[in-house]
Amino acid sequence: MCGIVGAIAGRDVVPVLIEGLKRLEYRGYDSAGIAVVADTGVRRVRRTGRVSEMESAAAAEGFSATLGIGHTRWATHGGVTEDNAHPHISHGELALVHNGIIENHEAQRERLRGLGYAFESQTDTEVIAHLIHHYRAQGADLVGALQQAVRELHGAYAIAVIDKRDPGTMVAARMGCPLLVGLGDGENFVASDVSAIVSSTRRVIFLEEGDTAELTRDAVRIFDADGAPVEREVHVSDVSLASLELGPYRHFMQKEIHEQPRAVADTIEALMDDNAFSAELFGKDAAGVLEGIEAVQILACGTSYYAGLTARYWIEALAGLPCAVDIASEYRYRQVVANPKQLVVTISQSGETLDTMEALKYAKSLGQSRTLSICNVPESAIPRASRLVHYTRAGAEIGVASTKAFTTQLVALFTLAATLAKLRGRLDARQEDELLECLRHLPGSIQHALNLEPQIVAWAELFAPKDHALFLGRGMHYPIALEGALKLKEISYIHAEAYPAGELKHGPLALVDDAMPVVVIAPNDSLLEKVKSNIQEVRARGGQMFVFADADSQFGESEQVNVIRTPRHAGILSPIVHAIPVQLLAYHAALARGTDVDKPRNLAKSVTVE
Ligand code: HGA
Repeated sequence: MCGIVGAIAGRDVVPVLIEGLKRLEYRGYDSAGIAVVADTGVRRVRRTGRVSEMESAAAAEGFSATLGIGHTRWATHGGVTEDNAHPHISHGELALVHNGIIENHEAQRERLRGLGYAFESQTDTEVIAHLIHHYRAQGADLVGALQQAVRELHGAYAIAVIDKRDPGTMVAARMGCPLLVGLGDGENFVASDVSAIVSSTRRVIFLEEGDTAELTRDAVRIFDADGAPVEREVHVSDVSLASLELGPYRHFMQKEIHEQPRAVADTIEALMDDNAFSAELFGKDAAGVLEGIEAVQILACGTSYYAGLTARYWIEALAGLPCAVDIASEYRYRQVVANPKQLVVTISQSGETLDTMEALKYAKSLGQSRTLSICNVPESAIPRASRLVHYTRAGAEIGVASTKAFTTQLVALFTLAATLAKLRGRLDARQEDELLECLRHLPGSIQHALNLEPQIVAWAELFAPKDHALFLGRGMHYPIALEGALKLKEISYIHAEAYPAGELKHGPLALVDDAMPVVVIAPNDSLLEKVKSNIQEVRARGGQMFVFADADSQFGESEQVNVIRTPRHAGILSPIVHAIPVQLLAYHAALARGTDVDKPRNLAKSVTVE
């Protein structure tokens, strides 16, 4: 979604802003802009479309300055137009960029109109620029005017502001949307995501809810929600530049699919070092939090929700605990029956997903204080709002369609299930060794699945001209069918649906004909014979099947039944191995259809709005 970068330095900051915005492109956006304070006053350039188009326009106009802000916008209020793109300017003096949604923007708009302010956009954002300008006109300094203004805003925001009357200052504020300050040498930065400034500095301060900040070249002052000066911890980011670059790959999605053996190995490293499932893997006081839990409630969105659905099978089978899995945006508006002895697990790659964050807040407001976050981004909002955290170590995920974040989430959730089983006395030493052994083999099995790529490319060519596809799975592979259908929809725009294979004859079988490819996930588990029967039902109706069957499952090919043999059955971790071929199928189908794989239309990476 939207991205912010800002810089104050002794050098020209325009290249810093442009590079920062390019690094934020992966989040998904529809327009981009920068504003700088130059000798001639505030200058601004905005364009719909790609950052590179805005960059050419800025170059053509000879932009150069030592203070500036930039933004990639994913429209929420007002269409995708140049007038609605950020930065927004008040009275030719003050420029502002904003991530989030101002819920009381209509009331503020009316009030500001009454004060003589004219509006040039349909955005909710423009009211913030005029409000700060208004308080400056009343005599406040820039940070004071920002503090007065944000007190009147309802909703979520990360904001950066510059003003031509203060050419040595930039101010910023956050509430509900992430924002960090980057500390350089004689220069300082703000950004919504560390990747935007990582080539200038790795020393960062994550602003807390309600914080405001004032940056000059040589100093940073931070104030809490009451306006009192505060010290915040300085972190050194370990995001690597290599993880933000494409290397030999054609797309980030392809790179990230191939990074999965490494990402999974990194995620299980601490577990393998200890050679035991232990509560400490989830935080220092985890034993106390996990002791005596009676149930597990998982909250997540999109791909993370499917990771949760898979985990339910593990948590129930291994730990013997009832497990409910809810879509966060539904849970937060439902009158749920709370259980304080329930462990509430949120799953979010970015740790910023707004619906998941709000569902967590709602769960806590009901007295459910045992909270655990599974997340890929350290220090992000959701882990900070949770008592326990388990970080996946997938590294930066740039492709909008999640791949390595999904498989590492599954590994983290499996680790949770096994740990709960052990704490509840349901895992003896031999069983624990067996599960650890399964995990140890997992990176190798994933690599074997990746080696199927050439065969999957051939299938993808057959999918490319299709309009629809069905995905079938059973048991713990049903969520993998859901994930396969989602991946195909997201990046190739082929309409796809997933069903538990046994459900087919209760309705979706009516859709089956020779134009509808049916993907079947058929591991060599206790449900294999049932899946084979379901395949016969499709075959009898002329359906074309594309079956991913484990090498040891004796699956016969025929005219209508195409089979790719996945590695030997990976036991309880089989869903993780079967996630790989469905990712590759979606990727290559999208490639064959010529879509923008890393930036699928209408989608954004971190969904930070409702
Ligand atoms: N509401 C603002 C910013 C939107 C946003 O943060 N998207 O991720 C707008 O529509 O311009």
